Amino acid sequence: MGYRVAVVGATGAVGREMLKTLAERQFPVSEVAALASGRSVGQEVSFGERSVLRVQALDSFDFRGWDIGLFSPGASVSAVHAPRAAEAGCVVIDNTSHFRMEPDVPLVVPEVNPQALARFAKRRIIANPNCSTIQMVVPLKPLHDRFGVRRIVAATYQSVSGAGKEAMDELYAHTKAFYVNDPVKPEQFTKEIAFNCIPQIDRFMEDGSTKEEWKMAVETRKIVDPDIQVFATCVRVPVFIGHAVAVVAECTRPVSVSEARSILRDAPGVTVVDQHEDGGYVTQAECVGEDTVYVSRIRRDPTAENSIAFWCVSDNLRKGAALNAVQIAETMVAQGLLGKKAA
Ligand code: 11C
Repeated sequence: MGYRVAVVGATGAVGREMLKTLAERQFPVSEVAALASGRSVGQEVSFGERSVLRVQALDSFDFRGWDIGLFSPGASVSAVHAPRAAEAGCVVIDNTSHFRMEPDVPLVVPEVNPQALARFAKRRIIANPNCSTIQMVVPLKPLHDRFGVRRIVAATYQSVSGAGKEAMDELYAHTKAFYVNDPVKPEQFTKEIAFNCIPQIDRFMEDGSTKEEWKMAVETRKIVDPDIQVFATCVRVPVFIGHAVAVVAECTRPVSVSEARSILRDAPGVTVVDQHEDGGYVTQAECVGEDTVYVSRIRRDPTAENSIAFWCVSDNLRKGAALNAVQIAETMVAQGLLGKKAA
């Protein structure tokens, strides 16, 4: 017994991680389909250590009889195929930005707002938040519950894998070109990415923010509390996998750093590594392949009343995408929202 799970965008960085995560966490599957469009059809992808799946065409795939669709293609592909899958009876967990802000689509981080899943039935689509939002709200929620967070100033340091496999290839190519003194031509990014930081992720909006910065604000409000103000600056850094976010949170109630540290130590999905000594914190290179959100550098901001600052890092392909999607499916199974098919 188990669920029939279709992974859409199966050849992409997140799609592959979804297949790996399903296998590693022994999600109860009876059958898994790997789907993609265009030239990926016919390719092989791994599911666990022993199985290989041949990629099938998304366009002609019949979702009737499939229980769960884990979607991570482009947003325009999800816009067409996620409703098609949902109408066929499949529950869609969509990693793209397309449905996130629709009022009747739950936007869920299981450690933070699992209760929102109860509202899935109308659309049968659940949205997975943006990776930098996910890793910020996991530690933020327990602090908000205790101290009442009202305003956040955040700066992100986001790896190139957030922009997909071609972007990872571009970091590699630009780095190689740097050493042999070849000219570089940015294609996936607006500027050279090797040995550089680019303060633009996604397109510019009218107010001078980028869409990634806007997402961090509106998604945090939808997931945690509609009254929290967020001001973010999102930066692409020459790191392959793993995002970091430096957060300053102003609260309505007095903050105790030792209490905050102890709250975070007990928080689900959080690992505190915070020694005030050389190297007593976690960096992106150390979080690759890990499921947790590491929190370090917890301290007061002496320039603002009732405020607390921290640094968090997480594997953006796992907790920021594939793992969060699989955890949503696991939570729905635990809440009895997907019927009883687990062994
Ligand atoms: C990045 N956070 O690092 C983006 C990727 O809304 O799901 C994820 C975009 C999204 O480029």
